[in-house]
Amino acid sequence: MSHLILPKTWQRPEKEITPENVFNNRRHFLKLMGFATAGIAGGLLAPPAFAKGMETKLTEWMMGSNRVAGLKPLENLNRNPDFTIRRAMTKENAAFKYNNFYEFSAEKEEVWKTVDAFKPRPWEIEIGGLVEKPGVYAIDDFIESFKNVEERVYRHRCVETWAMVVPWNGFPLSDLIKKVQPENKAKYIKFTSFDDPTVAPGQKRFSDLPWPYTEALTMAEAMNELAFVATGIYGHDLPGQHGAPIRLVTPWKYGFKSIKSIVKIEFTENRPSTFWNTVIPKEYGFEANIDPDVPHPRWSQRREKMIGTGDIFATMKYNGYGDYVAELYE
Ligand SMILES: Nc1nc2c(c(=O)[nH]1)N[C@H]1C(S)=C(S)[C@@H](COP(=O)(O)O)O[C@H]1N2
Ligand SMILES: [Mo]
Repeated sequence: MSHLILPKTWQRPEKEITPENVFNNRRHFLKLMGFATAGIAGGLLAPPAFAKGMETKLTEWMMGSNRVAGLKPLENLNRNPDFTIRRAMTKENAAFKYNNFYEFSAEKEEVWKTVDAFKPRPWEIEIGGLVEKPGVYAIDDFIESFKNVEERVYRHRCVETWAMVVPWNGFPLSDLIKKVQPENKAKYIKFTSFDDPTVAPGQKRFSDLPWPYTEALTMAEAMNELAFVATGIYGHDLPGQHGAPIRLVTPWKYGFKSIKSIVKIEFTENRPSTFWNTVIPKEYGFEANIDPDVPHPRWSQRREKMIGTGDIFATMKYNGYGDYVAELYE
């Protein structure tokens, strides 16, 4: 069967690689827009409701946000200024329509069309294994217990070389871990996705794969500031194709570590087996840290292609997050 196929279209000559610094970061862009808008006094370039909540409106306008999902916007985005990117944000409808979610389809452009039967509510999440406070929670009670929901703009890099920059809403994984109190002998945290072939056509079609999808991190990785639990994207709840109602985001690792639609979190002493690492261990290692110098057995990892625009960038070690995570691997 086919899996994680590299799109042929990504092969482009070296000279088209765009240095990251030619892109404006959001703040710079907003400054420019403020200038432009003042200059034309509310002309065509001005987005609606410019004065009030200017930054939110402008950001939404730039992203083409809240147009595709029809999901309730979050009341308070609580943007974390430590996590912004000097690279153009991916438009919401590009991210919305290009997904890896094998439970539904192996075709990235098809996933969003196949999630209608999947219902992320009601939903329960189980905490278990080597932990002081095991339990089963209704998802909204669980999410509400993390008061400090924040927004972080992160890079995302799929092992297949496509990439995006998206705003996630959620909370640090370390908050969750502190709350449930793993035992000292816990060395790993394991995540399990839902398993229901009646709503997920890929689970029926690829019935030979080791469902449910699973992933895991070492406890040190899980406690790192970057490891994030996302319950929203682009300022609203996660739509099905992005892993509703709750998913992991580990931006220094290839995207397959960022497991979607989690039903169970366990703490273990031994390294758990994980989905792609079980299917093809030579191609999808457990650690899966982003590294341009380590090619995938079937393709180079030196470059990446942004979904939505097709811009090509040089891949960065740890996806540019070395300041946060390099010490974990020394
Ligand atoms: N349960 C589950 N989680 C998953 C996957 C999957 O197939 N099933 N694909 C992974 C891969 S390979 C990537 S690149 C990201 C894609 O996330 P996105 O579709 O929200 O961009 O989800 C990851 N999480
Ligand atoms: Mo991926």
